[in-house]
Amino acid sequence: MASLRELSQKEVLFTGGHRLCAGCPAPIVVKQALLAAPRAPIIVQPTCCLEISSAVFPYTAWKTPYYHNAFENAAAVASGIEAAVKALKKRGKLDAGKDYYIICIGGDGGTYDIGFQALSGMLERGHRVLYICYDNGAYMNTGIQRSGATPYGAWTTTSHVGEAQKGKQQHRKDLAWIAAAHGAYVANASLHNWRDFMRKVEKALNYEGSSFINIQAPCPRGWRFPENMTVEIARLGTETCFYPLFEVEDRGQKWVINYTPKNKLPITEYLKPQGRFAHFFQKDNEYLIEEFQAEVDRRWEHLQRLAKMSAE
Ligand SMILES: Cc1ncc(C[n+]2csc(CCOP(=O)(O)OP(=O)(O)O)c2C)c(N)n1
Repeated sequence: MASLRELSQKEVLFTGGHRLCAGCPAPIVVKQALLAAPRAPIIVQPTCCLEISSAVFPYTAWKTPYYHNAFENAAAVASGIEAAVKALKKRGKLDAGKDYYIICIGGDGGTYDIGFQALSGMLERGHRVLYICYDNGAYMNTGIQRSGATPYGAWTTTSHVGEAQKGKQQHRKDLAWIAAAHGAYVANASLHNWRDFMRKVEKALNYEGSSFINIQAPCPRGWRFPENMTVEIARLGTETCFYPLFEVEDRGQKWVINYTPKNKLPITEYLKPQGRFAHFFQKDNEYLIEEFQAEVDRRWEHLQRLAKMSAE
């Protein structure tokens, strides 16, 4: 991977002047991904905060080819672009020796739920596309509705906290696991560890097939924390093993943990600074913390077992 000095001299293909919120994780993710790309990739986007705030006609923050499409079909459109590049190369209309990189980037609503069918098709057919989900754990752009990625117990505007229920009643969908079952190159990343994420992007772009990277993207508005804590919350997500860093290769057979905390922090360290979990710390609600911690431990132990088995 390029050194920090080399990276600092590279042009960032995502400009300032976009309309994303202060402290928003999306431009951090985008800048890291674009800096890791060997040259300007073709960007494909479903509707999401990032799209709505960076590509408001007639303005754009993208200095790359850019394609906005419907919520449901980003991965299908990206698949079509990849097939078109292949066909044009075959007919001599594009340089056959040149690599064209395609990155599809969407929020968790457009990835875990609404665009899931298109994503599954893309991964199954093995199109050479990198799909990045910036995982802010809810439909933020339309006002913080729960998604398949929203964690257990979290408050959103459609998982209320009151007498009848205490936030979201289900645990989050394990999408990395599902993507890995398709045989794609899969990685979990977090924006506080830019080097790990950029290495994964570079690897994915050079992978002969589909890849999927899920990146933890804490949202100050939706998660209810001050704007200057975005990176710190991401770090806590990884230090508590709620959002571990790992990658899956060899058609789902090889699981590698990229970072193991020296002292795995209790989940309360991650929950406490976030207003969406404020009710966890109220009287008689300790069971929410216990249930959350038990699920984090279960998934982390499962991941460790998979990594151990792969290494044997
Ligand atoms: C089929 C369809 N349903 C709903 C919408 C309205 N909509 C636009 S963006 C959005 C939320 C996107 O959420 P997510 O994908 O998680 O990205 P985020 O906004 O959180 O970055 C919704 C519901 C739409 N554009 N199309």
